[in-house]
Amino acid sequence: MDRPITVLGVPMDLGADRRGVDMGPSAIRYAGLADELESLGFDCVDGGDLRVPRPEERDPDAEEPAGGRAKYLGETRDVCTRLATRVGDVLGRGSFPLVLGGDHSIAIGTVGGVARTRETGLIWFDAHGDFNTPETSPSGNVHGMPLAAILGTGPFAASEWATAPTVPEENVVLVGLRDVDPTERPAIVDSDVTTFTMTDIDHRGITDVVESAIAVATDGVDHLHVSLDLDWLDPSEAPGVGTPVRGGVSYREAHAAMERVAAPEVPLTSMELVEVNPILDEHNRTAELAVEMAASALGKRVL
Ligand code: HAR
Ligand code: MN
Ligand code: MN
Ligand code: MN
Repeated sequence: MDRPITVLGVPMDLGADRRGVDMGPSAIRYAGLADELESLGFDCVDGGDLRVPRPEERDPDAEEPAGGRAKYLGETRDVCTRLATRVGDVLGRGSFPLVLGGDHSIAIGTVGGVARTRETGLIWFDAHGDFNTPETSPSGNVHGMPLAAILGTGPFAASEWATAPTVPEENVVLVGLRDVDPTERPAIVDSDVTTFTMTDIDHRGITDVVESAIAVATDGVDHLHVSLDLDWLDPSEAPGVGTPVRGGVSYREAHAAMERVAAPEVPLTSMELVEVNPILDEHNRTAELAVEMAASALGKRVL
């Protein structure tokens, strides 16, 4: 890739129950992101952090959805609207947006920005389905809802967050699932998204699964967005995440997957790294891993 990269930080933790992911952008930068991208030959511009309110200054239920619960809904809408504009501007300048979270609710903004101008496939590397709605969510945490919001599932159909038709459900793939709420399960099963659980990775191997995921996500579209939730990896490798789930992909599997994404025929045009929680981390190793994931996805090779 010869495009310049623009880094956007989103110090957002309103979508999660545990504080700390708001420090993710700082931790990933501290782990050497810019130097790593420059060493790969990219011209890397840091677009700074978006302004995000602190949970202490707000009432989580100031705005209530029609049914159920979605905490900090108004604040999340505001941040995601501004993020979508920034991402759209970056793409409009011919640059590659690399968005640093923050909790996964920010994907509503990132993908919203990408979807403004182009049809895009989406690969969602995550332990979780992120397919809840305010009605099905067991927690009211919006970081468990972004994929449903992007796809306009259930009560999200009428919301401004629904990106259809520019992110066709048929071009959305979840990889690494192992923690799905019983309440969100029907929506995943009834949708046209493709899912690869950890069981699929056990049976088929990571390379085969990721090749299938890329084929589905890019079928008939010219662009691919990768949304990488660091809890996709096993907590033994990525302890610094808010909602760790045992049984995730290994360090080698994660690199192998990102290296497939970097293949020249894959039209990767945007990426985000989310859910890094430095408070829960061990010596910033999860943030360092996030940098490694970005480097592998952007073409880093041994030789
Ligand atoms: N499914 C649970 C909920 O809706 C937990 C969501 C999880 N956290 C994430 N998302 N990191 O991937 O509350
Ligand atoms: Mn997630
Ligand atoms: Mn997750
Ligand atoms: Mn459909």
